[in-house]
Order: sequence, then C-alpha cells, then structure tokens
Amino acid sequence: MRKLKFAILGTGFWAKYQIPAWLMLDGVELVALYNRTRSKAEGFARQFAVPHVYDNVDELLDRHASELDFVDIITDVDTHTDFTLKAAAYGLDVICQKPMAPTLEAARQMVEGCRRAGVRFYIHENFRWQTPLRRLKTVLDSGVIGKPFKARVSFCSAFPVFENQPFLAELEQFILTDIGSHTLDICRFLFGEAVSLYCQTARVNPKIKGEDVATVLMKMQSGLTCSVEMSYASILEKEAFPQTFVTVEGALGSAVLTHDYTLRLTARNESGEIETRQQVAAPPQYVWADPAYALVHSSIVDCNRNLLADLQGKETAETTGSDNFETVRLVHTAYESAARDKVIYL
Ligand code: 89V
Repeated sequence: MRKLKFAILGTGFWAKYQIPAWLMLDGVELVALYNRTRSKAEGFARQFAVPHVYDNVDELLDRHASELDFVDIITDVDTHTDFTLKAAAYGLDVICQKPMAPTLEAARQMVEGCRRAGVRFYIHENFRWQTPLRRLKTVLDSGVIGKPFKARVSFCSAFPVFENQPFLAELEQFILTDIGSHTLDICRFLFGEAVSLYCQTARVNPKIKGEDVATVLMKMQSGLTCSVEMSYASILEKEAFPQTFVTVEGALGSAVLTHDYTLRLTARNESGEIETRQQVAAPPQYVWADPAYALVHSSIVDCNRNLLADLQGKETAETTGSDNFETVRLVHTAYESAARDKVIYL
C-alpha cells in the first residue's frame, strides 16, 4: 500500500513523542514540519530526517499540498481552527490535537468546514487508547459485572505539569479543557452519551490563571450516574500521574482500575461467594517515551494507528471530529454549569 504523506504543524513539547510514535507505523511518510520558531522545527527535521521545514503555514501548504495526504496539527489550541480550515481548503485530511478548539462555536466551524471541504477530520484524543482503559472496556463489554449503574472517574495529581507545558498556566480555562477533554471522553467511551451534567470548579494554585480542580456529575442515557473528578492540586499519599482511576459498579459486581495499572474485578464465584480477582494492564514501553508519561505516550501509537487505518479505508476511527465534538460539548457545558451553578440538560 502507498505510504500516506503528511506534515506536522507545531513542534513543541508534544512533537517529541508524536513524531516517533508516527514513525513506529508503516504506511506514513513525514514530509514537512512547521513551527513558528523555525529553529525548533529544524532541530526535529535533523533528528528525524524530515526534508522540509517552514515557519509559515501558508507557504508549507502552498508548496506541498499537492503531494500531502493529511496534516497533523499539534500547535496550541488557539491556532487549531485556523490551521484546520486552511488545510481543509487545500483538500487535505486533518488530524488535530485535543482539545479541538477554544470554544464550542469554533469546534462547530471546524467540523462543518471539513465537512463542506469534503475532507476527513479527526481529533488526536489518546487517553481512551491507554492499555488499562482498553482492558476495562473489554471487561465491561463482557458483561461480567452486569449492567453498570454507577461510576467514578478520577484524575487527581500534584504533578508539575506546568514545567513541561508552561502555556497551560496561562489558560483562562484550564483543567476542564486539558484533562476534562480526556476524562469526559473516557466517560463517553465507557458509558455512552450524557443526558444531564452538573459541575463545580475551583482554583487552588494561585500562580495559574484557570481552574485546577473540577468535579462533574453526569446522568448518562443508559441511566448510569457518573462522577468525574480532576485536579492538579491534589497532594496525595501516592502520586499517580498520568493514570486515570475508574470505579464501576454493576448489577453483578464491580471493576476498579487503580494504581500501577491494576484492574480489580469483584463478582460472585460459582459457589455464590464474592471474590476479587486482579490483573495488571501495563502499557507497552517505548524507548522514546518520557518514563513519567509512559502510559500516555504509548497510547499515542494506538491512537495514530486507529486514525491511520481510517485514512487508509481499513477501519473506522473512534475519535472523528464529529464524535469528539460531543466531548467538547461536555467540556463547555461543564463550564456553563459551574458558572450558573445549575444542572444542564443536554
Ligand atoms: O494530554 C494532555 O492533555 C497533557 C497531559 C497528559 C500532560 O496533561 O497535557
């Protein structure tokens, strides 16, 4: 099969992992890099033997659109709409890093703009591709704990995330857009769509602009109630970054995803006694991954693989733009709920 040619727009912190993750897959060829600071893109081009470097997106698209199949946008969120629509206007398929857009309206423009241009549009949303969360989904789908009626999804940490990604400290809307995009997407992945949502937020760290704590309560279409907590202000006995913990209770048992990728299943055995069994769903290790982010970095490979399979017409991507729009809707509904202190019906 022909290799799909692509360009990466944005060579900041995330490109260090996104590029080697792409290079693990057969079927793609990285042709060009854009970064507003050209020297950074040049460094990556030398390291990964990428032939073309630009500090102007229009120039890159103008020169290479005819040979490119898609672009992968890894810039800060403020440029996502503009770059997506530019690439779509050249007839290129687009992958864009989460969060899709700074506002729901901008996200709508991206989905609509790509639809009108007749190009495929995907969001690189990788948390649902983490090994332990995939294992949990398989367990839930097996029916072993029965119909789930209640769940808790938790990402609470004191990891110094601003050291590697300083722009996060400048966001007026922080944890719901950064981590809520992931945790609310996990809820949709595991439990389906929500019918109502209530949220409270707080800012504990005085050095950042946005909220660093959020608690969301959702009722899902299935009837399940789901509480979602996220925090970068949680000084806990055992730091768990970047793990998401999940507890699901079903009619026949419970599943608990906890520290060190451990999944504990509790149900009645054949003699009717309640028994807990444990398995470990550790992620694959890659030499290029930062050990502190190994769980997240390995999921980039699986997320890219799924998007590539769709681009090649072999599989359906999970995180299309229109699918992820529903996650963006939850994020912004959560802000609205917190601002109005009201339950919002979706
Ligand atoms: O994927 C992300 O949102 C990253 C991190 C995992 C560090 O929060 O910002």
